[in-house]
Amino acid sequence: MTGPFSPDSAPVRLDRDGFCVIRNLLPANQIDAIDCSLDYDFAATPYCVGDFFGERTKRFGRLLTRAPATRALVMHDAILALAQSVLSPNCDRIALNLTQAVEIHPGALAQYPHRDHDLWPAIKGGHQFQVNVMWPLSPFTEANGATRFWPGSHRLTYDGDVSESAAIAATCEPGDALVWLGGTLHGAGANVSDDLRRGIIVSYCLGWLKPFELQWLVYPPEVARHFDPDLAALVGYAQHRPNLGNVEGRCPSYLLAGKRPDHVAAVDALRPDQADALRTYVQTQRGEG
Ligand SMILES: O=C(O)CCC(=O)C(=O)O
Ligand SMILES: [Fe+2]
Repeated sequence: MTGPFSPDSAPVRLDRDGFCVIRNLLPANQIDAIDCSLDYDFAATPYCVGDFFGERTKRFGRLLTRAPATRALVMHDAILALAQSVLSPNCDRIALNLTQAVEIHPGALAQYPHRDHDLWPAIKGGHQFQVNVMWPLSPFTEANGATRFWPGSHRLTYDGDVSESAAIAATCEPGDALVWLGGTLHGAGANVSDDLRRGIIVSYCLGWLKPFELQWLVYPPEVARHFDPDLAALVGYAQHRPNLGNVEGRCPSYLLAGKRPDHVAAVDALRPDQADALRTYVQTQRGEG
């Protein structure tokens, strides 16, 4: 990722370090409004269970329903373009992997340093699987548990320092976006302050992967039919050519139209290069070649 980008641009920093903070992508008051709209959900949600999520933290998903204004985060033009630039070379379309609100309470321990792409037990190294974005809802400081990163750890050949002292806390403010690759070693910091640290994670992945949060279950057709078509496609109401992610051999977007016929023809969804190759094969058999 060089060429058209300046050395301090987000794509260059993401490629070099495995993470970057992009400042002032949205007005702070827009983020504050989303933050306030989640107060009830944070209060009503019990603490997480388990050593990965962390016992002094709260998390919940399904944010596009709980706080529809999060659409502006999920569909942010610059973020989508960045995610696509990383992922599109290795998929037909990208997909929404999860939305998750995270609240780190005072006393929370540092999260286990991890690579998010280890969700998928595939051989890694050829390309990235995932691009994640943290939208801070409160200022992220070293004291309240700002996400920590090991710069360069997204590289296959990384054999650098993975000690605690090599981590960098990505301090940032509401309105900023903290972006990292699925291959980057990271984790929430310990919250040694008296304040809550709140944020929203929006994660994008290669469109052929099983998402962390099953998007088409959290946004069933009766919900997704109220989304714009591009958002509906991102949450799974679109096939990944060739023919992956269908319902009855059809693009699942037909479920959004309301009627659901019992019998429909299965229709190929092929990339143009695949359609051309198959047409040639069929025409040869018909003697049309
Ligand atoms: O809350 C954070 O700072 C990071 C959370 C995280 O990395 C995760 O849950 O996978
Ligand atoms: Fe993570």
